[in-house]
Amino acid sequence: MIQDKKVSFSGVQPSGNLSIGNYLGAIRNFSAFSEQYKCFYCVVDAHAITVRQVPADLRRRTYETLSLYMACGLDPEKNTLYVQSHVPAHAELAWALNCFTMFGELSRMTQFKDKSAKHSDNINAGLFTYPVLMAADILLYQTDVVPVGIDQKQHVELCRDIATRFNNVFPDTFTIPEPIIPKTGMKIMSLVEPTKKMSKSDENTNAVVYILDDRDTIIRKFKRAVTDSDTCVRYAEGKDGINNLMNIYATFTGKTHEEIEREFDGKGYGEFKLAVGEVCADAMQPVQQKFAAYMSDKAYLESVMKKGAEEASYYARKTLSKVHKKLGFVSLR
Ligand code: ATP
Ligand code: LTN
Repeated sequence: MIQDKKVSFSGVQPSGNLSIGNYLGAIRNFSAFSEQYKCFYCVVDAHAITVRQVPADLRRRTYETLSLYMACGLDPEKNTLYVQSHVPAHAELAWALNCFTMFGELSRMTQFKDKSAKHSDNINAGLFTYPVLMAADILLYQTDVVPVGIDQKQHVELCRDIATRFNNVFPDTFTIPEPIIPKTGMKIMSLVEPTKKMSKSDENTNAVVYILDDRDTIIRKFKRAVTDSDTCVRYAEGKDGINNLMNIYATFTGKTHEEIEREFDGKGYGEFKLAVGEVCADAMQPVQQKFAAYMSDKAYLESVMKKGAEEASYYARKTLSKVHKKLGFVSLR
């Protein structure tokens, strides 16, 4: 609790151009918490360096991710928006939590297995301990809820296990957080390989619809999306491509699968794909306009970062001092 409010925390890596998966699975849902919760939304640049980044790109994407938070409706007056590396307490708490996390637990993380297979030339210790830094992000703010896509559920569960283990040794240190996973949009799949998650760092740009893609590109990508040889729009096992497009359409429009099946009864895949492209492009247009306005004012973005880092540091320091004291570190005052 902070100021009698429950706390919401989430983060997005500035590791690529943000996709509609990031939007539908995470960012779009963040603003729902703004009134009732004390919200911290972080651009997790320290997480992004677990895979190699071009420094200039990482810097630009950090500004872009913050702009997108605001373009998606997060008001910096109502939410603490900040950059992870500006609050060193994240790295400091991560060290302490590393000493409460087991090698076996980290070895079971599916994101680690996927990313180490993908970057087999750079299986670094940071990639392995990535979930511990994520646990530190969450626990520093005594977080109650963590809105994320379903791929992050395992990491939030590990965070709960780490916090519980710490609390068993040192009672009443951390709040145990709950993941909040949206009913629709929890896992948007690749348009080229619909059994794989749509990932902003996918090398095949046709597999991913970016929030900033222009209207024609969005419609073209949906038109080319991999489907099957059936012709009628229905949700069924084995129809991964169509199921994914139906989920995307459902998440943008709020319609159920049955309503979508009725809407496209007797119509072919071509017409359906065009409709999905159009609702997506319509939804992205206002976000893109606001994004462009924020990106043109770097001084404003930096003022938001600075204010966010100051606010976040205040709460983060409180938890970190409590942890250091409990662990037996000498404090100098
Ligand atoms: P990367 O490709 O660099 O691993 P990513 O696209 O998986 O990145 P993250 O920055 O790791 O994105 O995720 C930010 C948020 O977006 C998380 O809450 C994550 O669960 C959510 N998310 C990412 N991809 C999807 C997706 N395809 N569907 C739904 N939610 C998603
Ligand atoms: N691990 C997440 C990004 C992330 C995060 C967090 C999400 C880092 N710290 C804290 C929620 C809470 C990812 O890869 N999508």
